[in-house]
Amino acid sequence: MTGTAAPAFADPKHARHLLRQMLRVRRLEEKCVQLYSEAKIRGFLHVYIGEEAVATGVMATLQPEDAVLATYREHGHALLRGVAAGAILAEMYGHQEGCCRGRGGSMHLFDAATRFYGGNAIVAGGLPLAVGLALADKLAGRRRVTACFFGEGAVAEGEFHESLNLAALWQLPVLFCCENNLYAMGTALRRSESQTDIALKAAAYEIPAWAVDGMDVLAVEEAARRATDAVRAGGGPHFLELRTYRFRAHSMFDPERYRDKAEVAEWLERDPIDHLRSALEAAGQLRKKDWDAIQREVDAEVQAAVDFAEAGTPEPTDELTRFVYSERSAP
Ligand SMILES: Cc1ncc(C[n+]2csc(CCOP(=O)(O)OP(=O)(O)O)c2C)c(N)n1
Ligand SMILES: [Mg+2]
Repeated sequence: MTGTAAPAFADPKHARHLLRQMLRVRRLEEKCVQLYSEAKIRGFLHVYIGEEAVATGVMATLQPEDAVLATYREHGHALLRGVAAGAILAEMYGHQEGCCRGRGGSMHLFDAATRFYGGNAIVAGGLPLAVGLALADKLAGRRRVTACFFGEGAVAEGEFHESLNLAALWQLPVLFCCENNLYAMGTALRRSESQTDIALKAAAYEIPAWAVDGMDVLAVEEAARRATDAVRAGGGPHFLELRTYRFRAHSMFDPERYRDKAEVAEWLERDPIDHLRSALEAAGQLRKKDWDAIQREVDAEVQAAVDFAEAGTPEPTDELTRFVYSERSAP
């Protein structure tokens, strides 16, 4: 290595960990796409490919006692939160071994043990839930953070404004994470909003808000840590607008006629995984054998998850109405 090497990472081990986390999400979802094409997974499927730096960077700053909510594009969030890849895939297969016994599917992953509150298919539906969870924490005097991920499409919903208003008014411990990938299905942000600077909308509710390069996992983590620390210290809600891009179609049923191939190609150049990997390699902090090992381990995890899901048992339809009412007796 010569003296012209790229800048070194202060904590290369942690940077390699983040790289691995992003790759886990990427490889799991590439497998989902393949399984979907083979009709092993049915229903809707929305992948997060291209946006991995967002959930990875934010999630790295959360504690086990915190809560997380996400949208229907939430496989990566669930995985990073600690839900096993096997339980996620089995859920998509409709198998009992899934995190919701196969009753939720791709859009409704949920896991009480890791305080992962979905998996919300309704655009902006997670925001009022996040505000409720944070209100409960505030009333109980618990120092926990509720991180709520949602797309920029949520900004057009009344729930977004009601939730931000109450969170600010009551100074609730919520971290709002807007995954601004510029499109809500086929509608470009500039075609639906008069003000496209989303952080400004949050600032209008007196919520500290800033925009972050959502393709740079270290930038996301740094911003999220600042925000999470402030929320946990009693600083009220904070808001991050994470500027990102989905590399794939909205869902598996989207012919993608609303955006230019050239635009997609431009964003592909900013792939968050390639970006971090090359920077680490250039700094001499990721050897080929390290990268090979990361890939091998991640591929093995995904393969084990597929085997687990395949070996599962379909949730029987004759029990369909079970759990409509809670089986737990009231305290
Ligand atoms: C209340 C509501 N309206 C409409 C829909 C249909 N719908 C599903 S996804 C989507 C676009 C949401 O885009 P965005 O919030 O930017 O998230 P992204 O898919 O880009 O991650 C819409 C309109 C819905 N699920 N819920
Ligand atoms: Mg969007």
